[in-house]
Amino acid sequence: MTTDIPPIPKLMTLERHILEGERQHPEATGVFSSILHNISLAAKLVWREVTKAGLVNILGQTDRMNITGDVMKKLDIFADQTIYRAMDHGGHLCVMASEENEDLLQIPDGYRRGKYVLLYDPLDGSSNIDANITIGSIFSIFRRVSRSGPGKHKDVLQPGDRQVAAGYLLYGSSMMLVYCTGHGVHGFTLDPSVGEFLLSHPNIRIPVRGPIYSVNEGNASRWDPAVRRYIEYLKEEDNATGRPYSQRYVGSLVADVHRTLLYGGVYCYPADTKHTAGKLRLTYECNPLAYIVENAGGAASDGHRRIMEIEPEALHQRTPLFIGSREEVRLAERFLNG
Ligand code: FDP
Repeated sequence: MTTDIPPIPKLMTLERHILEGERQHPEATGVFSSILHNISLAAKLVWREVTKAGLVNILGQTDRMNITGDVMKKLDIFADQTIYRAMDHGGHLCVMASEENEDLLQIPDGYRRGKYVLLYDPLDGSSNIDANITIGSIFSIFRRVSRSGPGKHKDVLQPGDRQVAAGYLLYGSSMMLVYCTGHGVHGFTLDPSVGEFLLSHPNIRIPVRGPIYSVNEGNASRWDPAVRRYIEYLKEEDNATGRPYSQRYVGSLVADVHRTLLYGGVYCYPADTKHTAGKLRLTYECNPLAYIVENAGGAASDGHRRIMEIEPEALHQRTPLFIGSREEVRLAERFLNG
Protein backbone atom coordinates (compact mmCIF):
# COMPACT_ATOMS: atom_id res chain seq x y z
CA MET A 1 0.00 0.00 0.00
CA THR A 2 1.43 3.36 -0.94
CA THR A 3 1.54 6.12 1.60
CA ASP A 4 2.49 8.79 -0.96
CA ILE A 5 0.27 11.75 -0.44
CA PRO A 6 0.61 14.50 -3.03
CA PRO A 7 1.93 17.70 -1.45
CA ILE A 8 -0.79 20.18 -0.64
CA PRO A 9 -0.18 23.40 -2.59
CA LYS A 10 0.25 26.55 -0.54
CA LEU A 11 -3.08 28.29 -0.16
CA MET A 12 -1.94 31.70 -1.30
CA THR A 13 -4.65 34.31 -1.04
CA LEU A 14 -4.17 37.78 -2.49
CA GLU A 15 -3.82 39.23 1.01
CA ARG A 16 -1.19 36.70 2.07
CA HIS A 17 0.73 37.19 -1.17
CA ILE A 18 0.92 40.95 -0.69
CA LEU A 19 1.90 40.61 2.97
CA GLU A 20 4.62 38.05 2.21
CA GLY A 21 5.89 40.30 -0.59
CA GLU A 22 5.99 43.26 1.78
CA ARG A 23 7.91 41.25 4.37
CA GLN A 24 10.67 40.72 1.80
CA HIS A 25 10.87 44.48 1.29
CA PRO A 26 11.43 46.13 4.66
CA GLU A 27 10.85 49.55 3.13
CA ALA A 28 7.23 48.56 2.35
CA THR A 29 4.66 50.39 4.43
CA GLY A 30 1.66 48.13 3.87
CA VAL A 31 -0.05 50.76 1.75
CA PHE A 32 -0.36 48.54 -1.32
CA SER A 33 -1.95 45.78 0.65
CA SER A 34 -4.65 48.21 1.71
CA ILE A 35 -5.07 49.71 -1.79
CA LEU A 36 -5.22 46.30 -3.45
CA HIS A 37 -7.61 45.02 -0.82
CA ASN A 38 -10.01 47.88 -1.60
CA ILE A 39 -9.62 47.41 -5.36
CA SER A 40 -10.38 43.72 -5.02
CA LEU A 41 -13.45 44.51 -2.93
CA ALA A 42 -14.72 46.95 -5.57
CA ALA A 43 -14.02 44.38 -8.28
CA LYS A 44 -16.06 41.72 -6.48
CA LEU A 45 -18.99 44.13 -6.34
CA VAL A 46 -18.61 44.93 -10.06
CA TRP A 47 -18.31 41.23 -10.89
CA ARG A 48 -21.49 40.51 -8.93
CA GLU A 49 -23.38 42.99 -11.10
CA VAL A 50 -21.70 41.72 -14.29
CA THR A 51 -22.88 38.17 -13.57
CA LYS A 52 -26.40 39.39 -12.76
CA ALA A 53 -26.51 41.67 -15.77
CA GLY A 54 -28.54 39.44 -18.03
CA LEU A 55 -30.91 38.55 -15.23
CA VAL A 56 -31.94 41.80 -13.69
CA ASN A 57 -32.20 43.91 -16.79
CA ILE A 58 -29.45 46.21 -15.60
CA LEU A 59 -28.22 46.45 -19.18
CA GLY A 60 -29.34 49.06 -21.62
CA GLN A 61 -28.10 52.46 -22.50
CA THR A 62 -28.69 55.50 -20.39
CA ASP A 63 -29.07 58.82 -22.11
CA ARG A 64 -25.72 59.99 -20.69
CA MET A 65 -22.71 60.27 -22.93
CA ASN A 66 -19.25 59.89 -21.45
CA ILE A 67 -16.65 62.50 -22.23
CA THR A 68 -15.24 60.54 -25.17
CA GLY A 69 -18.62 60.48 -26.87
CA ASP A 70 -19.51 56.81 -26.28
CA VAL A 71 -22.96 56.10 -24.95
CA MET A 72 -22.45 54.95 -21.39
CA LYS A 73 -23.95 51.71 -20.21
CA LYS A 74 -25.42 51.52 -16.74
CA LEU A 75 -22.80 49.02 -15.74
CA ASP A 76 -20.04 51.51 -16.64
CA ILE A 77 -21.51 54.03 -14.24
CA PHE A 78 -21.93 51.42 -11.54
CA ALA A 79 -18.31 50.24 -11.93
CA ASP A 80 -16.99 53.80 -11.97
CA GLN A 81 -18.81 54.79 -8.80
CA THR A 82 -18.11 51.54 -7.00
CA ILE A 83 -14.36 51.80 -7.52
CA TYR A 84 -14.39 55.45 -6.44
CA ARG A 85 -16.42 54.67 -3.30
CA ALA A 86 -14.17 51.74 -2.38
CA MET A 87 -11.07 53.90 -2.69
CA ASP A 88 -12.06 57.35 -1.40
CA HIS A 89 -11.65 56.77 2.34
CA GLY A 90 -8.51 54.60 2.74
CA GLY A 91 -6.26 57.57 3.47
CA HIS A 92 -3.66 56.52 0.88
CA LEU A 93 -4.82 58.43 -2.22
CA CYS A 94 -4.74 62.16 -2.85
CA VAL A 95 -6.65 62.08 -6.12
CA MET A 96 -8.20 59.70 -8.67
CA ALA A 97 -9.08 59.89 -12.36
CA SER A 98 -11.20 57.58 -14.48
CA GLU A 99 -12.28 57.16 -18.06
CA GLU A 100 -15.83 58.16 -17.22
CA ASN A 101 -15.03 61.55 -15.70
CA GLU A 102 -13.70 64.50 -17.58
CA ASP A 103 -11.78 65.96 -14.66
CA LEU A 104 -9.97 64.77 -11.55
CA LEU A 105 -11.86 62.90 -8.85
CA GLN A 106 -10.96 64.45 -5.51
CA ILE A 107 -10.99 62.74 -2.14
CA PRO A 108 -14.13 63.94 -0.33
CA ASP A 109 -13.75 66.46 2.48
CA GLY A 110 -13.44 64.80 5.82
CA TYR A 111 -11.22 61.95 4.62
CA ARG A 112 -7.46 61.88 4.94
CA ARG A 113 -5.38 62.32 1.78
CA GLY A 114 -2.32 60.18 1.14
CA LYS A 115 0.74 59.97 -1.09
CA TYR A 116 -0.69 57.98 -3.98
CA VAL A 117 -2.68 58.58 -7.15
CA LEU A 118 -5.10 56.13 -8.77
CA LEU A 119 -6.12 56.13 -12.43
CA TYR A 120 -8.63 53.58 -13.67
CA ASP A 121 -10.73 52.39 -16.53
CA PRO A 122 -13.76 51.06 -14.65
CA LEU A 123 -15.18 48.86 -17.40
CA ASP A 124 -13.00 48.22 -20.41
CA GLY A 125 -14.56 46.63 -23.48
CA SER A 126 -18.00 47.82 -22.52
CA SER A 127 -19.38 47.47 -26.05
CA ASN A 128 -19.10 43.71 -25.37
CA ILE A 129 -21.32 43.72 -22.26
CA ASP A 130 -24.55 42.76 -23.98
CA ALA A 131 -22.89 39.76 -25.67
CA ASN A 132 -21.59 38.17 -22.45
CA ILE A 133 -17.99 38.55 -23.62
CA THR A 134 -15.06 39.08 -21.24
CA ILE A 135 -14.65 42.67 -20.05
CA GLY A 136 -12.48 44.10 -17.29
CA SER A 137 -11.19 46.98 -15.18
CA ILE A 138 -7.67 48.43 -15.41
CA PHE A 139 -5.79 50.43 -12.76
CA SER A 140 -2.56 52.38 -12.43
CA ILE A 141 -0.91 53.76 -9.28
CA PHE A 142 1.64 56.57 -8.97
CA ARG A 143 3.25 58.41 -6.09
CA ARG A 144 2.00 62.00 -5.98
CA VAL A 145 4.41 64.70 -7.13
CA SER A 146 2.54 67.67 -5.69
CA ARG A 147 3.43 68.35 -2.08
CA SER A 148 0.12 68.52 -0.27
CA GLY A 149 -3.57 69.33 -0.48
CA PRO A 150 -5.88 68.04 -3.20
CA GLY A 151 -4.15 66.14 -6.02
CA LYS A 152 -3.32 68.14 -9.13
CA HIS A 153 -3.16 67.47 -12.86
CA LYS A 154 0.59 66.96 -12.62
CA ASP A 155 -0.06 64.02 -10.27
CA VAL A 156 -2.09 62.14 -12.88
CA LEU A 157 -0.07 63.28 -15.91
CA GLN A 158 3.10 61.32 -15.11
CA PRO A 159 4.82 59.06 -17.65
CA GLY A 160 4.07 55.38 -17.20
CA ASP A 161 7.56 54.41 -16.10
CA ARG A 162 6.90 56.23 -12.84
CA GLN A 163 4.07 53.82 -11.98
CA VAL A 164 4.59 52.03 -8.68
CA ALA A 165 1.89 49.44 -9.28
CA ALA A 166 -0.67 48.49 -11.88
CA GLY A 167 -3.09 45.73 -12.64
CA TYR A 168 -6.34 44.62 -14.15
CA LEU A 169 -9.43 42.62 -13.38
CA LEU A 170 -11.04 40.25 -15.86
CA TYR A 171 -14.73 39.48 -15.71
CA GLY A 172 -14.84 36.35 -17.87
CA SER A 173 -15.55 32.66 -17.46
CA SER A 174 -13.84 33.20 -14.12
CA MET A 175 -12.82 36.41 -12.45
CA MET A 176 -9.12 37.19 -12.31
CA LEU A 177 -6.92 39.88 -10.81
CA VAL A 178 -3.46 40.39 -12.29
CA TYR A 179 -1.15 42.86 -10.56
CA CYS A 180 2.44 43.99 -10.32
CA THR A 181 4.20 46.21 -7.79
CA GLY A 182 7.55 45.90 -9.57
CA HIS A 183 8.35 42.42 -8.23
CA GLY A 184 6.89 40.11 -10.85
CA VAL A 185 3.45 39.83 -12.40
CA HIS A 186 1.03 37.63 -10.50
CA GLY A 187 -2.45 36.39 -11.38
CA PHE A 188 -5.19 35.39 -8.94
CA THR A 189 -8.47 33.65 -9.68
CA LEU A 190 -11.53 34.29 -7.56
CA ASP A 191 -12.97 31.28 -5.79
CA PRO A 192 -16.57 32.52 -5.72
CA SER A 193 -17.62 29.97 -3.09
CA VAL A 194 -15.44 31.65 -0.45
CA GLY A 195 -15.02 35.07 -2.07
CA GLU A 196 -11.21 34.87 -2.05
CA PHE A 197 -8.67 35.52 -4.78
CA LEU A 198 -6.23 32.57 -4.89
CA LEU A 199 -2.84 32.65 -6.59
CA SER A 200 -3.27 30.75 -9.85
CA HIS A 201 -0.59 32.35 -12.09
CA PRO A 202 2.57 33.12 -10.09
CA ASN A 203 5.34 35.12 -11.74
CA ILE A 204 3.88 35.32 -15.25
CA ARG A 205 6.47 35.60 -18.04
CA ILE A 206 5.34 36.45 -21.56
CA PRO A 207 6.93 34.35 -24.34
CA VAL A 208 9.62 36.29 -26.20
CA ARG A 209 7.85 35.54 -29.48
CA GLY A 210 4.38 34.26 -30.30
CA PRO A 211 2.59 33.59 -33.57
CA ILE A 212 -0.70 35.34 -32.75
CA TYR A 213 -1.67 38.84 -33.83
CA SER A 214 -4.65 40.73 -32.52
CA VAL A 215 -6.01 43.73 -34.37
CA ASN A 216 -9.32 45.08 -35.68
CA GLU A 217 -8.62 44.30 -39.31
CA GLY A 218 -11.86 45.98 -40.35
CA ASN A 219 -9.89 49.21 -40.11
CA ALA A 220 -7.22 48.08 -42.61
CA SER A 221 -8.27 50.49 -45.37
CA ARG A 222 -7.71 53.39 -42.93
CA TRP A 223 -4.22 52.30 -41.84
CA ASP A 224 -0.93 53.74 -42.89
CA PRO A 225 0.62 51.59 -45.67
CA ALA A 226 3.44 50.59 -43.27
CA VAL A 227 0.91 49.05 -40.87
CA ARG A 228 -0.81 47.28 -43.77
CA ARG A 229 2.54 45.87 -44.93
CA TYR A 230 3.30 44.64 -41.40
CA ILE A 231 -0.02 42.80 -41.02
CA GLU A 232 0.24 41.38 -44.56
CA TYR A 233 3.74 40.09 -43.65
CA LEU A 234 2.32 38.24 -40.62
CA LYS A 235 -0.15 36.48 -42.91
CA GLU A 236 2.38 35.26 -45.48
CA GLU A 237 3.35 31.59 -45.61
CA ASP A 238 6.92 31.02 -44.35
CA ASN A 239 7.85 27.97 -42.28
CA ALA A 240 11.16 29.35 -41.06
CA THR A 241 9.56 32.31 -39.28
CA GLY A 242 6.40 30.46 -38.21
CA ARG A 243 4.13 32.39 -40.54
CA PRO A 244 1.27 32.78 -41.14
CA TYR A 245 0.35 33.89 -37.64
CA SER A 246 -3.08 33.17 -36.17
CA GLN A 247 -5.47 36.04 -35.66
CA ARG A 248 -7.50 36.57 -32.45
CA TYR A 249 -9.52 39.64 -31.53
CA VAL A 250 -11.95 39.80 -28.62
CA GLY A 251 -12.49 43.56 -28.88
CA SER A 252 -11.92 44.05 -25.13
CA LEU A 253 -8.40 45.42 -24.76
CA VAL A 254 -7.90 43.87 -21.33
CA ALA A 255 -8.95 40.40 -22.54
CA ASP A 256 -6.83 40.61 -25.68
CA VAL A 257 -3.79 41.72 -23.66
CA HIS A 258 -4.36 38.99 -21.05
CA ARG A 259 -4.35 36.32 -23.76
CA THR A 260 -1.24 37.88 -25.27
CA LEU A 261 0.47 37.86 -21.85
CA LEU A 262 -0.17 34.14 -21.41
CA TYR A 263 0.31 32.83 -24.96
CA GLY A 264 2.59 35.44 -26.51
CA GLY A 265 2.03 37.40 -29.71
CA VAL A 266 1.16 41.02 -30.35
CA TYR A 267 -1.88 43.23 -29.84
CA CYS A 268 -2.11 46.29 -32.08
CA TYR A 269 -4.39 49.31 -32.18
CA PRO A 270 -2.61 51.54 -34.68
CA ALA A 271 -3.57 55.08 -35.59
CA ASP A 272 -5.82 55.29 -38.65
CA THR A 273 -7.56 57.98 -40.65
CA LYS A 274 -10.51 57.92 -38.22
CA HIS A 275 -8.44 57.67 -35.01
CA THR A 276 -5.50 59.82 -36.06
CA ALA A 277 -3.87 59.61 -32.61
CA GLY A 278 -4.95 56.01 -32.01
CA LYS A 279 -8.10 55.00 -30.15
CA LEU A 280 -6.88 53.75 -26.79
CA ARG A 281 -6.26 56.00 -23.80
CA LEU A 282 -2.66 56.43 -22.66
CA THR A 283 -3.04 57.08 -18.95
CA TYR A 284 -5.53 54.51 -17.69
CA GLU A 285 -5.46 51.86 -20.45
CA CYS A 286 -2.06 51.69 -22.17
CA ASN A 287 0.27 52.68 -19.33
CA PRO A 288 -0.92 50.11 -16.77
CA LEU A 289 -1.00 47.33 -19.37
CA ALA A 290 2.47 48.36 -20.57
CA TYR A 291 3.73 48.19 -16.98
CA ILE A 292 2.32 44.68 -16.54
CA VAL A 293 3.61 43.41 -19.90
CA GLU A 294 7.10 44.94 -19.52
CA ASN A 295 7.42 43.52 -16.01
CA ALA A 296 6.54 40.12 -17.49
CA GLY A 297 9.38 40.48 -20.04
CA GLY A 298 7.40 41.94 -22.95
CA ALA A 299 7.27 45.35 -24.61
CA ALA A 300 4.78 48.13 -25.35
CA SER A 301 5.27 50.81 -27.98
CA ASP A 302 3.33 53.39 -29.94
CA GLY A 303 5.24 52.16 -32.98
CA HIS A 304 8.16 54.52 -32.43
CA ARG A 305 8.81 54.83 -28.68
CA ARG A 306 8.10 53.07 -25.41
CA ILE A 307 4.54 53.73 -24.24
CA MET A 308 5.83 54.35 -20.70
CA GLU A 309 8.16 57.13 -21.84
CA ILE A 310 5.39 59.26 -23.33
CA GLU A 311 4.83 62.43 -21.27
CA PRO A 312 1.04 62.72 -21.01
CA GLU A 313 -0.36 66.14 -21.82
CA ALA A 314 -4.02 65.41 -21.13
CA LEU A 315 -5.86 62.95 -18.96
CA HIS A 316 -7.85 61.40 -21.80
CA GLN A 317 -5.03 61.46 -24.35
CA ARG A 318 -5.02 58.66 -26.93
CA THR A 319 -2.12 56.72 -28.36
CA PRO A 320 -1.47 53.98 -30.90
CA LEU A 321 -0.52 50.73 -29.15
CA PHE A 322 1.64 47.72 -30.08
CA ILE A 323 2.00 45.47 -27.03
CA GLY A 324 3.05 41.91 -26.32
CA SER A 325 6.05 39.64 -26.87
CA ARG A 326 9.30 41.62 -27.07
CA GLU A 327 10.37 40.33 -30.47
CA GLU A 328 6.92 40.84 -31.96
CA VAL A 329 6.74 44.47 -30.83
CA ARG A 330 10.25 45.08 -32.18
CA LEU A 331 9.16 43.60 -35.53
CA ALA A 332 6.15 45.93 -35.66
CA GLU A 333 8.43 48.89 -34.90
CA ARG A 334 10.80 47.88 -37.71
CA PHE A 335 7.92 47.97 -40.20
CA LEU A 336 6.56 51.26 -38.89
CA ASN A 337 9.94 52.89 -39.03
CA GLY A 338 10.62 51.71 -42.56
P1 FDP B 1 -14.74 49.70 -25.89
O1 FDP B 1 -14.85 50.74 -26.98
O2 FDP B 1 -15.75 48.61 -26.00
O3 FDP B 1 -14.67 50.26 -24.49
O4 FDP B 1 -11.25 50.96 -24.63
C1 FDP B 1 -11.79 50.93 -25.86
C2 FDP B 1 -12.09 49.55 -26.40
O5 FDP B 1 -13.33 49.00 -26.09
C3 FDP B 1 -11.07 48.45 -26.06
O6 FDP B 1 -11.38 47.75 -24.89
C4 FDP B 1 -11.14 47.57 -27.27
O7 FDP B 1 -10.01 46.78 -27.47
C5 FDP B 1 -11.33 48.56 -28.37
O8 FDP B 1 -11.98 49.70 -27.79
C6 FDP B 1 -12.18 48.01 -29.47
O9 FDP B 1 -12.25 48.95 -30.46
P2 FDP B 1 -12.80 48.59 -31.93
O10 FDP B 1 -14.25 48.25 -31.74
O11 FDP B 1 -12.58 49.83 -32.70
O12 FDP B 1 -11.99 47.43 -32.42
